Amino acid sequence: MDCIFCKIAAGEMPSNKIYEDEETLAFYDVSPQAPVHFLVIPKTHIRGVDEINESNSGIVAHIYEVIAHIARQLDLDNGYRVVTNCGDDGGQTVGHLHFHVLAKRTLAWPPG
Ligand code: DGP
Repeated sequence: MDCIFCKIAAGEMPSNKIYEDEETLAFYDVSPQAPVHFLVIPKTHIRGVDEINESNSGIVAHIYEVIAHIARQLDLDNGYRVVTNCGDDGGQTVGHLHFHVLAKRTLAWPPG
């Protein structure tokens, strides 16, 4: 499968890694939309939120634990936003489930 995030997770493509464990990887986004912008992905290929089901949803809880852990490490005390785009209308461009974490600027709501 030709998936850039699978390649990053496998170490076949470089990334600016922040955190890694057996199930997840976190790395800085190549096109940052905020002073701090990183992605957290499952190492297992899941296309997006539309492929989450009762057999794989445990990874989502774990990813949120990872996000909270990294946020504490990076001192994101003033808050941050977690975003997951899904499908074409959601603006998803990489078909491997990922959670954007944006911080260190005030973010507009609604996002537009
Ligand atoms: P989305 O549009 O929600 O699917 O977000 C995909 C994000 O992935 C986008 O913000 C840019 C980022 N991205 C795409 N390719 C790479 C890459 O090769 N390395 C890194 N670090 N980020 C990437």
